[in-house]
Amino acid sequence: MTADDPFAHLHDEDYANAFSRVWAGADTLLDPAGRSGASLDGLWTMTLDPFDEGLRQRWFELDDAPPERWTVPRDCDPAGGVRVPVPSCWNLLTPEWKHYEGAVWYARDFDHAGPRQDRRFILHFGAANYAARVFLNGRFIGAHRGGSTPFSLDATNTLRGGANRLMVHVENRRRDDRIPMSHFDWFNYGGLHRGVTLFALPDRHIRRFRIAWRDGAIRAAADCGGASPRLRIPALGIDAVLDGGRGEFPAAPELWSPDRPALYGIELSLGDDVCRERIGFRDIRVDGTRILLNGVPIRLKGACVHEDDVAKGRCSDETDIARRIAHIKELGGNFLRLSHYPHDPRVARMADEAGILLWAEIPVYWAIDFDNPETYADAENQLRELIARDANRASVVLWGVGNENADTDARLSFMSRLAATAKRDDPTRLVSAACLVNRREFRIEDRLAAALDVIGLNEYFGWYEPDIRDLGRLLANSTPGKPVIVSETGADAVAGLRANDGRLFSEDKQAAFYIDQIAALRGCDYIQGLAAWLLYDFRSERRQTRFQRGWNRKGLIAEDKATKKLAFGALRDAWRDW
Ligand code: GCB
Repeated sequence: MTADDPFAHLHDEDYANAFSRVWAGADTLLDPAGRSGASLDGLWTMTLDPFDEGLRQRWFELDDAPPERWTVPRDCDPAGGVRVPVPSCWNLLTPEWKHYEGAVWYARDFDHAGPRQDRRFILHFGAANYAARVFLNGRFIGAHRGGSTPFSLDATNTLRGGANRLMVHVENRRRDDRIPMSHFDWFNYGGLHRGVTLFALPDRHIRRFRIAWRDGAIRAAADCGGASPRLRIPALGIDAVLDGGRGEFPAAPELWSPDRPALYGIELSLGDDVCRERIGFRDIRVDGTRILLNGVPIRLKGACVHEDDVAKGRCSDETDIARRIAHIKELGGNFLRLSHYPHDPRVARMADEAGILLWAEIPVYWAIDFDNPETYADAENQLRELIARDANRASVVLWGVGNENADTDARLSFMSRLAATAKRDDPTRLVSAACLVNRREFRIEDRLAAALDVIGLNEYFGWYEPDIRDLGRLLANSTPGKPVIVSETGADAVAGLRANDGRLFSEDKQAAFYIDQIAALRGCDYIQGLAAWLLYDFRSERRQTRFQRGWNRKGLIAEDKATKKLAFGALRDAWRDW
């Protein structure tokens, strides 16, 4: 609103431009790396804003004056919203918000000792779905897009001594130019669904670093503005200064593997900025149609999983993550595909400890706007943020750059560039995607395969494509020349629905499906893994039959995460010796 025309905002359709700059991204991301900050989690207030009034009318500039002191009417009490916990997904906080897709304002006040000459204050957001615009003490400090990756903003010049007000405009509209686009098979939870932290770091600090083992040497690279931090890995006798942030040290660590997930304590310090991590060292590569972990062929057996919870939606906690890992182990598996977006960062940390291999991916899912350069920039940034976040996690062995996208030149170029980016940013992992199949000739056939290390194959023979014999035909007709992982296969079953007549949606049908699948895949020498679709039932509003009612029922376990369906035991037994 301007003083000369208090109604100008009613006609301003460019209102978002001013807040569509200062994009936080992979290059500005701070890796907390064991440093503690001041948590801003807890109770915030939330105000729904379906029309983006708050950006138009600049709600973030309003003060807290009580109504009796207002001189003009207002449409918002900045701190007067409904009290909600952060992290959370708004959809499950009240029944009215369940299907809300739009903007909300989060606000939270906090006290602070104030800026200090030699300190930088970095606000770190675990994730906000989908776009976030951040305002501190009435000033816009930056924006982020991408609903599952972390971002950091420098708050040094905006932070005050005493009371501070942080406001975040979070918006989860489904749009065709986003990653994912408007159509996908999971629930569109909105909100600040991971934690918010304020870090106080020395002016010269470590933004991020990577420590990996390759070809007989520990290689370290730190992003700290050209400074030379000190690296200590006591168990390997390494104590050295990384000249200009880089160093290489011949070493023979015990290598990390699912059987023996060895982790080393490391410390990287620059002045009084100290990062502490536990890192595993391992080598993953492809040799012909085999995948070698530390030089030994390995088969990846496990399941896909969505971040979804009956009560908490996309929010995970350590109990939940530990349960996923325990269920994979009980299934006789060693592998989780984190579908279809970056999961909570604690998943990879806990998988490091437990010896679980991970496929981590970005939501380049179905009909992405592959011709749109802005959409590409968003996808590439999400990929680079994910890589930056999890680069030190031994458990993460595969980056997924897409899932079931239709074959066009634009898609090929978009996804090949993503694959090249993953390889350039991170030569210590394999790149994959759920690829295409030639359904006329029953052959794995995808031009994108040339850009990948491992071909992901989502196949539902015996379910969507009812004849399981077609899987045998497809496998026999294909000569992929690379390892193939069945990145999805599954069938729906309603927990408790039993029928011995092959009826769809029965537990018996789902169990038989997995027995047939393993029998068909067993003899194929290039299939190096299988991720069952999937561990738990999850919300998906696309699914509305009497059996589904808003849920995808392909879980081996029901949505309570306790009730195992028959297929759980059937799969465990069928692939025991595979
Ligand atoms: C797929 C998709 C996955 C769906 C699944 C299904 O191929 O990749 O996201 O949820 O099928 O259940 O149909």
